Amino acid sequence: MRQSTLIFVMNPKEEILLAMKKRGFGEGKWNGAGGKVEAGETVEAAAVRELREETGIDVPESKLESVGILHFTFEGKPDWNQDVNVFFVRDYVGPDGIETEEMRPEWFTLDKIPFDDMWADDPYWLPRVLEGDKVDFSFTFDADGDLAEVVEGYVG
Ligand code: 6OG
Repeated sequence: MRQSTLIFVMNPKEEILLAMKKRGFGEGKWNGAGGKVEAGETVEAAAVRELREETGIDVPESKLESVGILHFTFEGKPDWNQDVNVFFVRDYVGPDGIETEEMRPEWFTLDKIPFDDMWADDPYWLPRVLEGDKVDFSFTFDADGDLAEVVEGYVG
């Protein structure tokens, strides 16, 4: 299964950095930064690289906190199937994200997370992670692109 990463940065004011995806997969949606793990790369190295490439924010791997795994099946687009390794970077202090070709980052307070303009799975797991849980979910999107099945896995 293809491995990818998804990184959410939080600042000491408890705001979360989301980025508007400007092109490609997930275009028009707010999401964390992230993308494919390349051959020969660790998941953590990929997370640091994607965050830097997409938002200009550079953090050391030691700042990454693994908060869960999401398994996605797209019945109409098997090429998109992926396991997404989710990380939080807490208490980030440093330059704000910059707009890149791929993403436009913006800070949101936790009561203003724009779930209506995010992936349909996000309301299932992101609030749980924000409460401090680790998550393991499997999501199936049907051929019309609608979220059809949600299965919560065990987190030890
Ligand atoms: P590229 O393949 O464009 O990276 N991703 C998802 N994120 C959320 N919140 N929900 C989903 O539900 C997602 N499916 C994929 C993983 C794709 C980026 O999008 C994330 C990567 O960060 C379907 O390089």
